[in-house]
Amino acid sequence: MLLQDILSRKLPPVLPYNFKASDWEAYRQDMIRRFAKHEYGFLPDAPEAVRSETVLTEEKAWAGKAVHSETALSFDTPRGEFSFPVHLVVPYQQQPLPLVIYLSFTPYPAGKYGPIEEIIDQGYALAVIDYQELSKDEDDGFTSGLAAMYDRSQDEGSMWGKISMWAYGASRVMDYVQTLPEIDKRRIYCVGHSRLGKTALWCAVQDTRFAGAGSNCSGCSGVAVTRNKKGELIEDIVTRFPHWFCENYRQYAGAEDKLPFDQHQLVALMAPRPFFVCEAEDDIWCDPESEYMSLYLASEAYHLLGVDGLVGNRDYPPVGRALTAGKLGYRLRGGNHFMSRHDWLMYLQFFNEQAVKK
Ligand code: GTR
Repeated sequence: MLLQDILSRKLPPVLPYNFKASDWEAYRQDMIRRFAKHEYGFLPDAPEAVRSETVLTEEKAWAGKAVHSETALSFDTPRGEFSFPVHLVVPYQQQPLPLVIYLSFTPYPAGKYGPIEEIIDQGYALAVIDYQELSKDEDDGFTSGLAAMYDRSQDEGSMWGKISMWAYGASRVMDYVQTLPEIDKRRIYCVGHSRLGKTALWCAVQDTRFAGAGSNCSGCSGVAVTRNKKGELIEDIVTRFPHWFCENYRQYAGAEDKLPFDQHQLVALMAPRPFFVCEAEDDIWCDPESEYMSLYLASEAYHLLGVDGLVGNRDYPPVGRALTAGKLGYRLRGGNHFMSRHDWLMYLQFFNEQAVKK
């Protein structure tokens, strides 16, 4: 069933013909530049240093189970210092602890998508970034937050859009947590939902300090294969959210076939690291089948590197069956576009299993 669907979409291959594993990293960097140029826009280099100032510490938070702190992170940009807050919740458990850097729609601790207590109960520390502290989620001519700190007057269509800015922020949190002894540096993951699921993937692809990532209901311009997908298409997304992308991406509205890649090739760039996708049955706008196809095809890169990608067959998996045996995992649940507690537990369980297998 899947095979016919794949063939009818005329997708670009994950790997060039006769490709050797020894060329993987060079190819990966090349592909990252291609995705930056045509879709998300190029990120600036990492700053020389990220400074931190803890402005609040709450001992015995979450029923006494964790320390919560708020820290202002700052770094230099072409237009002076930029600063944004990050909230860290570290459970009183044996350290160092694995950490999820969570791109959040809301400030800590509000928000229906972030079940903080369940997360720390699983033995994870959590870093929460309120994404709009990095730059507003608006088509504001790139005048807010981080966007305003860089000159765009020379933009020829490939300067960073907001997804790249949010990804850049998550990497700055990654810089900061490298200094914390309570965190296990080999087990830091990035997770986000929807537009922030797109961001989590793009961030972790570029920043290999992330041991893995989870992308929840990311759909169009996220995990889902773009060519012939159902629901949201490039035209829809660049009309409603032009600011998420670089300007070049707009030329592919209604012209998906001209894209010099497809999203399964982005997922492949995670190889050989673990990557998990949760989707929802009613999330037609995202198109769960096109996400499954993406993982299925991206597995070729994992095989090249000697590990299993998605361990599943050519039929789309039914609701509730979690495919977790390989480094690419997928689970479709009932319900709609949402990041549920159950989704969170799936991500954490998958990351645990993958860490044991290492
Ligand atoms: C939808 C959008 C999707 C998805 C989602 C979100 O309206 O079309 O691409 O990212 O929003 O971020 O909430």
